[in-house]
Amino acid sequence: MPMRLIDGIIDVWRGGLPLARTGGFWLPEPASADPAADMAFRLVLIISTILFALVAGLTFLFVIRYRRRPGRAVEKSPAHNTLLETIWTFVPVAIVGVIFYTGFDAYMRMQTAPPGCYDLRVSARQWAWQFIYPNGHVDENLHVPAGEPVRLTMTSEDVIHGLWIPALRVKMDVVPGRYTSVWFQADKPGVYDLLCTEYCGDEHSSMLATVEVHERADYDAWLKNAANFLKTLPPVEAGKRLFQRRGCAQCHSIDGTAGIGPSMKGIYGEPQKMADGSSVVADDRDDAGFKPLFNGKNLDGWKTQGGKDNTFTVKGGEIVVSGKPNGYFYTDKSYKNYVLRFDWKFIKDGNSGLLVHIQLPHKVWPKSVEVQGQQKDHGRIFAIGGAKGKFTVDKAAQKKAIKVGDWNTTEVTSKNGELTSKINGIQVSTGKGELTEGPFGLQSEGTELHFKNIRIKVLD
Ligand code: HEC
Ligand SMILES: [Cu+2]
Repeated sequence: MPMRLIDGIIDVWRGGLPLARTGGFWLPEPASADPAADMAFRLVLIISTILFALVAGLTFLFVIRYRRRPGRAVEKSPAHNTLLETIWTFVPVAIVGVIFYTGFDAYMRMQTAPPGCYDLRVSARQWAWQFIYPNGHVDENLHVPAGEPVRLTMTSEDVIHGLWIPALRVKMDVVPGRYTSVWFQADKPGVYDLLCTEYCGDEHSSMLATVEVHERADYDAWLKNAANFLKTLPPVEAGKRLFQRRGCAQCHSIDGTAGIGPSMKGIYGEPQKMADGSSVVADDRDDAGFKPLFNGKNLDGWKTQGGKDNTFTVKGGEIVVSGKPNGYFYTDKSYKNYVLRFDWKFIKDGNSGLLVHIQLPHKVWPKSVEVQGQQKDHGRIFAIGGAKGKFTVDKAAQKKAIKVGDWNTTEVTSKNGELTSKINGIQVSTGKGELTEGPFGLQSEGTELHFKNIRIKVLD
């Protein structure tokens, strides 16, 4: 144990701890031309060192020189010495005055941000930093332009944290429900450490970030590119970055390890139970820009074309189609380029389907593109077909994607005659067809089908 303690101390001395990555025993090289605090720090350090040496040295000397020795009587010490007392009063007052002036001057410079600062926002939370840039980009590291004053306006989402950038001589508490701010000017491009200095829970010691100082032109390029990473990187890379940047990785692992939150391993594409008992497939579905096509109450906005015994009923927010054969309901408007999404389920396997761009009257429907499930030749497979189209259907993928007796989400994207369809996030078909603008419809041919959440995003 004592050996480990000594090792630890040596480690800190050598700069072995993350805290001392760029520092060691001494303050790290300053990254700014005029670190206001350094002068004050050095002055205090020098004066303290001299005084310490003086006091300790004289103590040591006097202990030896004036030690009690046999045959020597104790001399009387003087009660008063005006000159000595004047010196030991005014010299320390002068020293303290100089320290005060230097410190106060540095403090005022640190407190008062110059006009025209480049403003960034900082949000701290257990246990990650988020730096928010003027264009809305959020990053887990701080990037700043060199040679310009930068001001950070900071707040915390949970407990008190402390922002510390040793190389920039900046340290400030980050407090929930309040804004604090610091400013600095980094003159030397490079990479510096940023730490949390307020004990904030389990992972406090890993609440680290870097400060990257770029030349202005590089900075602008970095910011533009960083803000665009969702568009420029492949989705897997971009997602990984987003997960890191938003601090999700602090609580969620991707390899199954239990953390503060559940691991993300294996949940993609799988249904997840909600608090109200319903379940939702965890996928990349984003309903922004979608309009409902079905109001959940009646078939307003739809037309029906019944087969002999077809019924279309609306019950509990669902459209239930049953009977046989060849019953359709279709939109009363036509669409050309769009993304269509809807949830559906089979109660029993059967012959039923979705028609996209149906050509009315129904006779010419082979011109249409179809997603269907047929008892005979497809089993429970929903295929995209259509006599004149060239569609590639991945039947194995469909078989894997579709669940009987449970809700499925189908997404059909139609753009300039090209069609892609996905079921439960799995791509099942692609192709080109002779598509013209037209309504689309949903069809039942003999099995009970339920539809809900029918929604559309019209593309330009
Ligand atoms: C401070 C810790 C923490 C952070 C940071 C965090 N989460 Fe969570 N997350 C949790 C906890 C705890 C749960 C479980 C909540 C529950 O079951 O009620 C959870 C649940 C989830 C779930 C549901 C998982 C499931 O299997 O049902 C998702 C999805 C999720 N978080 C995504 C994210 C994303 C994305 C981020 C980053 C933007 C994030 N979380 C950041 C703690 C965190
Ligand atoms: Cu912290």
